Amino acid sequence: MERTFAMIKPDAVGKNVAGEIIAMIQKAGFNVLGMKQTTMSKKQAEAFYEVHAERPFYGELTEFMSSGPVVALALEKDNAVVDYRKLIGATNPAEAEEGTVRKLYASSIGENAVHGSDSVENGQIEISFFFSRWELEL
Ligand code: DAT
Ligand code: MG
Repeated sequence: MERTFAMIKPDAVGKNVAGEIIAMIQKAGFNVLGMKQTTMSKKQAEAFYEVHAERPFYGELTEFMSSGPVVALALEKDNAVVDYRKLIGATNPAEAEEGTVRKLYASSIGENAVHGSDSVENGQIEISFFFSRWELEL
């Protein structure tokens, strides 16, 4: 079994569709190992997205990600990283396939409803950003 990290972003939590998105994740066969709603500080959002620090949208991104509650999820499934990226669709909802989470719930490339890890290694780093070993019963 492989793990990945998912997050429901402030736009989707604010629209009260977190439950619908979690249902899509579970129906797609992911096991929820850990789940928590929390609000990131600007500093926490900056640390989480540190790889994007040099990108022009870093300020906007970290402002948005700290603007309200998020739901963080540690997920497990065979091929979890790739399968979750397929489920959420392209970063830009205008390019996301029909039936994907971002096609259904994202409003723009910046406010795009969900986060997903891009590799197994980053998934582990991101899970440990939000969840302790204790919480995940390791
Ligand atoms: P993804 O979230 O699909 O992995 P990414 O890692 O390239 O996409 O970017 C991280 C987040 O940054 C993305 O979910 C939304 C924001 N973002 C990316 N490109 C952007 C852009 N051109 N303008 C504004 N925000 C952007
Ligand atoms: Mg990414």
